[in-house]
Amino acid sequence: MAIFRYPRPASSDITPKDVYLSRREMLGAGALSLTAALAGTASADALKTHPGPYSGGLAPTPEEFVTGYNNFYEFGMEKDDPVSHSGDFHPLPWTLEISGMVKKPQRLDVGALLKSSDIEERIYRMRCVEAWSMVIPWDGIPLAKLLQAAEPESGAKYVAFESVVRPSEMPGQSSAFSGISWPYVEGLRLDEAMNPLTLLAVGIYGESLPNQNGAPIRLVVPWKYGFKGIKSIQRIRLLDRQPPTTWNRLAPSEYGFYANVNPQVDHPRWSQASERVIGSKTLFGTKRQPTLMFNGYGEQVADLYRGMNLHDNF
Ligand SMILES: Nc1nc2c(c(=O)[nH]1)N[C@H]1C(S)=C(S)[C@@H](COP(=O)(O)O)O[C@H]1N2
Ligand SMILES: [Mo]
Repeated sequence: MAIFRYPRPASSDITPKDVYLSRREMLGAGALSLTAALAGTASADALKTHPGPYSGGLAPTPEEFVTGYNNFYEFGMEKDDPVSHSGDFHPLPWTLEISGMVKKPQRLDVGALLKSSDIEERIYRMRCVEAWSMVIPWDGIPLAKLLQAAEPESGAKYVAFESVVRPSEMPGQSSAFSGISWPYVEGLRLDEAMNPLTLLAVGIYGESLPNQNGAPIRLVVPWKYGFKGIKSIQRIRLLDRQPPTTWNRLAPSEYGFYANVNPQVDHPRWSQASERVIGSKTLFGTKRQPTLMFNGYGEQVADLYRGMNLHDNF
């Protein structure tokens, strides 16, 4: 299969695909099983993607970390569970429903969206609430475009998102271990959802999303902690009130609805002032760097929170 890529900001950190593939095969007996190594790329399709805004000079994390170190509890709780246990998940065909307080409810064929030439590349910082970070080259479409097509009613104030439930393909959903009640759900205020940074991603590195990264379509909100970026979305609903969210339901004192990246508001059990840079190496181990307010996107999003107490609304 031809792999077609538009140029990205030059970076010696990017792992070329062929090197990456052979390295993954060598890794087969170790960190990742061979079937797992194959599962991640078996169904990848090249996308017609073009550079979008806001990517500003960021060097992407090497692909093997982006696709091998994941949180996706539907496939298990360890970082290598999603790549190892998502091989039975078949994302296509897929319909994404946009409903609720809209004038024109939509049923989107995500397979067709994958072939569209509307797909942009956005290279974004990704900061997990667990105090680690990556830089990920996403391919996707601004959420605002799809919401505008659905024509939100004037009373709509929030957007609720729901992941897929398929216990037969998602081993983490048939185990009671995580304590999560499925589906995984997330939410945004409508103005956050309409912000030009907010993306529905269908790919990374110029190819369709691997299962472990949320195939076939997932949310990316780069100024918020990673758990807001709900994967494998089936339903989006516009509402007049704030929807429940998975991590807030599990531990309301630890995970808020807003979950804006904020180095000044610590998690009750750890500091959020700095982060481990996944995929970086120094003589002393993984590099740490200071965490930026709004993950570095303050210029684009600070206005959304003017006058709000960010300690209370964490
Ligand atoms: N459905 C679903 N979405 C999810 C999660 C999950 O467990 N289930 N984990 C979240 C968390 S905690 C993070 S940090 C990001 C990780 O995205 P990545 O694996 O593509 O880097 O996905 C988020 N989206
Ligand atoms: Mo996370």
